[in-house]
Amino acid sequence: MTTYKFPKGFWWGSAASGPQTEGRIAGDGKGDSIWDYWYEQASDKFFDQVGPEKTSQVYTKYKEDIQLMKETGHNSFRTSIQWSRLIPNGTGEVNQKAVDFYNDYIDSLIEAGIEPFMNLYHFDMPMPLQEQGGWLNRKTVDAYVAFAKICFDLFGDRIKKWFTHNEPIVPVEGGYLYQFHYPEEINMKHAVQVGYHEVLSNALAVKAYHELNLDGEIGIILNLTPSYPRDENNPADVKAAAIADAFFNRSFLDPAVKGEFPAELVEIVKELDMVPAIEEGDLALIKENTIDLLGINYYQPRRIKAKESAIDHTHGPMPDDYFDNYDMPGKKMNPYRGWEIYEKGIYDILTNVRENYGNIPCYVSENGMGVEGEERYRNAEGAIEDDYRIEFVKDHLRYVHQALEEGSGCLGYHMWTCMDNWSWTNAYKNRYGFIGVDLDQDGKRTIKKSGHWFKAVSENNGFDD
Ligand code: BGP
Repeated sequence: MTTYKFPKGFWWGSAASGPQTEGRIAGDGKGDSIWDYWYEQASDKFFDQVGPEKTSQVYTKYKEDIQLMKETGHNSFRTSIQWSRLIPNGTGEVNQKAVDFYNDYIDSLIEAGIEPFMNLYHFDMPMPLQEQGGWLNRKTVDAYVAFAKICFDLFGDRIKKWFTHNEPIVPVEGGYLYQFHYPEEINMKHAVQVGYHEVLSNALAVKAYHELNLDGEIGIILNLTPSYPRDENNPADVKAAAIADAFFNRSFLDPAVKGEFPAELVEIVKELDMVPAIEEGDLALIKENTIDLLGINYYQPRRIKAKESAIDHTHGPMPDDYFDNYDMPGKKMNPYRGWEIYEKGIYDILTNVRENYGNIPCYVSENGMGVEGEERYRNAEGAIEDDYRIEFVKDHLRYVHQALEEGSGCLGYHMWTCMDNWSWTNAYKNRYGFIGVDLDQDGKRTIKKSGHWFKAVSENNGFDD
């Protein structure tokens, strides 16, 4: 038997987001985000036609939920402030009901001994700003920074861990390359501009936060999907994997931590004549305002081979012109989400951060396994026996532990997610939580076996295996 002990004060908890959990009730003053609008326009794109309105009703059930967080061993928890709740038009008037809600949510967490970590943007552009181009429009950057400052002013006395964005590459991919977020464009030039504005908004929010001297930290949360070449001894595969890494990981990791864009990416964007609109002073600003803390979301690796298939020119240049995805035989899959499970990936990311990014303080901000039809594992007492989730978490924690032993600055492990929540267009298809949510019983919560197991891990600051 081996004992896996984690450093004193390790963060045990989970992550969620405002748009995936809060829901909306009449008179709450929330404005529309792109999700509310898109669902209204095209509800058939959402699994079982479940939209963002109900989600897990955290807006009304948060006090009960916080008790359940305690019962599942949370010492910390991350969610996000919905921009469209706090500032319903994206700019201008602040919704007092939202201020009251977030104040009480935050205070209740602190009272329960759970440190709240707060993120500012989780894919949820207010619709009035999207109508003016969303992240394509530089004015959105100004609006976002104003929103961030309002959040720091309102909640910065109690929130000591802030995050500017969750997975900023996802709105780029989903909205402007691969059509899984609104506005469903396929336009690489736009994708580059959107990504650039997100990077700039991160630096400006970091700057604004540091100027306030609020005695806390600010960072960004990135999904650092490692790129593995099909054959490490094949230079063409290795090159293709490096390009995919530059597009999807280093595009945000390098500017956020080092203040600079990767040279490979800059070269490609120049070659394609897709350099974004950059104003004087921007690059110095990005250089000077780097993050304090890095959140790492890890679900799956990216397997890459040199481009073999014909380039599809239908929509102009695409990142995929430079590589092919490699369907590796024998890989372990989560069949419900269609994602490969490769536990060592978390170790490789932490080692990369240690070796190449100054071992910046970091933590695993999301990791998890979405499973469809978990109802079939419900026992006589009504709890879901999700042994597969316990195995999944253990298998990843062993690698986190190994990285720590080798000197990683990893400070904690947050599961995606606390209680089953709304997975964007997948809605409630795949369940991720430590706590089950029964949609047929008004969102009734029941702790799963993994939730009880996690409490023991948190209390013992580790586990035996
Ligand atoms: C991450 C997001 C989360 C969450 C999770 C699970 O990328 O930060 O918002 O949804 O993935 O993925 P999905 O919900 O698509 O199954």
